[in-house]
Amino acid sequence: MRLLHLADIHLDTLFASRSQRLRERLREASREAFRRAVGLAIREEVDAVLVAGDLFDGHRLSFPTERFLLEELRRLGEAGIPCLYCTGNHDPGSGIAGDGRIRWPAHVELFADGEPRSVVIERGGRPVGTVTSAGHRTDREGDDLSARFGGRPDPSLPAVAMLHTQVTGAGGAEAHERYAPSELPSLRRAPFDYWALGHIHLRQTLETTPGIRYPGNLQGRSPRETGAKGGLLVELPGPGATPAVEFVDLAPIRWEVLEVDGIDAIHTLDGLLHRIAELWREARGAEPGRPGTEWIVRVRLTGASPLAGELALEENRRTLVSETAQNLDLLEVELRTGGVRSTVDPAEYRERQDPVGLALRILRSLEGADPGADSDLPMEVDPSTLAGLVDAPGSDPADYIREILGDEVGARILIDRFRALGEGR
Ligand SMILES: [Mn+2]
Repeated sequence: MRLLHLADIHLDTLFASRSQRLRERLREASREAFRRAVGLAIREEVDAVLVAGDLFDGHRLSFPTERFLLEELRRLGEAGIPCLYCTGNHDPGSGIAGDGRIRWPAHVELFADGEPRSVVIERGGRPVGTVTSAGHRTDREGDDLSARFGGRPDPSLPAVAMLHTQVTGAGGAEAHERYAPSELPSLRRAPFDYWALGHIHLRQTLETTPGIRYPGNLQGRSPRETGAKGGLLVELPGPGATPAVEFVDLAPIRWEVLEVDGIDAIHTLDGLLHRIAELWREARGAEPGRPGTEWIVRVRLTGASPLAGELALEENRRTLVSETAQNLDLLEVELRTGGVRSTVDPAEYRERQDPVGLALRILRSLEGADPGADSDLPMEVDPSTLAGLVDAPGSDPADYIREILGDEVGARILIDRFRALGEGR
């Protein structure tokens, strides 16, 4: 028996915290990944496609996505491939999957409640294996459904079990709720050759014989879900035999985190741009990913940097982000600089009897003043004059001054620039 094992497709996830452009692209990517999975199943002539829960993200299902899903299932049906789908906590039997809204075609076998059933899978009219499954009836299934699965339906055929479950102790389990919890030792002891699991989004092998595996989600959804995403092609040679499993990368968009440390010797933002590009190319040289992959990259800068002050300014950050995205042809770049600390201590410079010390003392005298109200300033400075430093249209001068003064950002920039001058850079 040959299967395609998928899970956690989460169609129509909102991606509410992303921009409109990215939101649409990510939703389309989830659909595209499923379309690719169907294409793979047809090309590989699998005997069934398994969807181990969380096909939908919740109670939302747009009409276009509904039609898309039925069209892809129709393609499977035309190829004579059944789709076995058990519900999870995001798409319980009491919701979209089982409430009658979708008219599931006859070749879709829906497991929408906690009572396990077994289905015989055929190839050319002859039985080649069995699949036993149960689904979540509600979005808070607290029982260990695996305990109800019973015996091997036919001793002469390979037996597969499918379940949306949190296996205790599995990798990445802490990121998921403990729904339909199960224990690895009892899955091992159960009379099945392969457990097709869903729920935890991190692809992993809990056991090879019997096979006990999570394929991970089909398309990553956040910076915590990095790496290639896709489905598992599973070949079951016979009852009691070790299943052969192959991962296939199917996700159009991939999330990655790029760690950029050791930046203490980089003194210009241009130098930093080059360093980011260099590290990205190294990472992709080692692991290029599927051709045509689009990337969303979180760039995380850490360590001491003479650019700490510059990096605190929004306009600099925006430029680093847009230049990196453009130069490296990335779909989206997020910059994280929380781990960057300054190489200078303003206190050391403040008492100096030179222009830098004087400038720092003036800055200090402005701290705590409300730059939005002229009268609160302890000296004759017009905030709009200070704000003339920035020419971002629509920026509020008071906000800019608060940004410069906050956390001694301005002081650090001043010292960093002074030092760069002194060292001839
Ligand atoms: Mn789930």
